[in-house]
Amino acid sequence: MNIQAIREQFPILNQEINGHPLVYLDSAATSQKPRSVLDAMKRYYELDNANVHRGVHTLGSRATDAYEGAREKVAKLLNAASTDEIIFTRGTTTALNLVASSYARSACSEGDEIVITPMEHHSNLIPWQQVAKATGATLKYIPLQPDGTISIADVEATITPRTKVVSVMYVSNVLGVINPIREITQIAHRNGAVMVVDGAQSTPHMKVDVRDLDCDFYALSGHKMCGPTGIGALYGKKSLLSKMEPIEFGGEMIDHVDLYESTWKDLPWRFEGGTPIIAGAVGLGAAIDFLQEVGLDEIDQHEKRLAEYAYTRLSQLEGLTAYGPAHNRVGLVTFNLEDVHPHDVATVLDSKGIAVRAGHHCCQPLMRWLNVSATARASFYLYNDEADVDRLVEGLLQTREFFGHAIG
Ligand code: 7TS
Repeated sequence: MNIQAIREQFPILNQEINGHPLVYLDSAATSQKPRSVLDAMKRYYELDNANVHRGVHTLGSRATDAYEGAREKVAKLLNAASTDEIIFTRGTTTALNLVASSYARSACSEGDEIVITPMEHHSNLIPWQQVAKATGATLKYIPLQPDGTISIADVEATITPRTKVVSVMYVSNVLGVINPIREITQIAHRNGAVMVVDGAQSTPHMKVDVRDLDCDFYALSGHKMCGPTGIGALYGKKSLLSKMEPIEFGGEMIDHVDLYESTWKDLPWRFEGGTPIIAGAVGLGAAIDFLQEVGLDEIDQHEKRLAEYAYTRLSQLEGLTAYGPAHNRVGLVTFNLEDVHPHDVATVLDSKGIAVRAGHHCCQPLMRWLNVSATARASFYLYNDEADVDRLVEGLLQTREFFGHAIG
């Protein structure tokens, strides 16, 4: 991978922040967008814009082709069996809420179990809390190992024949761990439960094959994978989606409407009430083309190397604690500097042009498990390289010095 050539395709990276060349290390929050994505959206609005699935006119059919073409790209990216299995949503949060509200609320009742983990992002935790409250089901957690990984023995011990839904993140946005989704899915299925995967942090960084994983639902966000904000997708097995009720009603999703009764369109449109996020889907389609041109296996390998380098260099810093396992991690490192609040770390780094995130990363239960209130996080993508990690290390040394002097 030629990182310099890739970087040049991201106009935003070519600027100075606070007098320093920007080092963007916050891609787990949202990735930057290449010129091809920006151009595709601009071209769509300049040449093809119309509403979809209704116009007899030429622009209407161009817009429909662009929107449905993007669905095909998502289906191919995930190796879904059909475009009927891809529902466009606003992002991962909306996709997971759709499964919780439409599937789980009717599948669960008193005495049933929903199984998740303490490392989940709030958007894969609160929807299940709400389902448990509404149905009387019990929310259960697969415990974590001391390094933040999940053991299969614990999965076996937590999932039971009463479990109706298991929902786990593929990749943690805090610990960087890659969870054994295929094995967890097998255990869920053996017990008659459906398997939901939060793919917000996996889809941007590695090849995903939903049929190989055999999961029942898979959620993703476009904005974390070089696409625009406001678009994401839910993959669901057709056998399940076809039995689910829509949760949003109105235009676009209906077949026949009478004064007192209505019927729904076929899959996937019955879950897409209202004018859809057309330009967003076009942007996501362009992002998928971009990622596949670079190569998802290449991106995966590049980031794993970078993560290993970053984890090793950061761990060597005196007074720095890095969280999560040392190996088999994706391109992010979450850490704390002794005696310096992570918000202060992020502020000093920003003054050097380095963007990292500080806070609880929408994972408050995981913060409690780590016994911290917040952390700093540097997250990498295909446009980062070792020099960015070196700038981060240099920035952290300056942070320590600054606060050492300030305190001392
Ligand atoms: N699941 C995971 C694992 C995530 O990392 C995020 C966002 C979401 C779900 C929610 O995605 P959304 O697109 O619907 O908002 N994670 C982060 C983060 O780590 N920092 O900012 C957002």
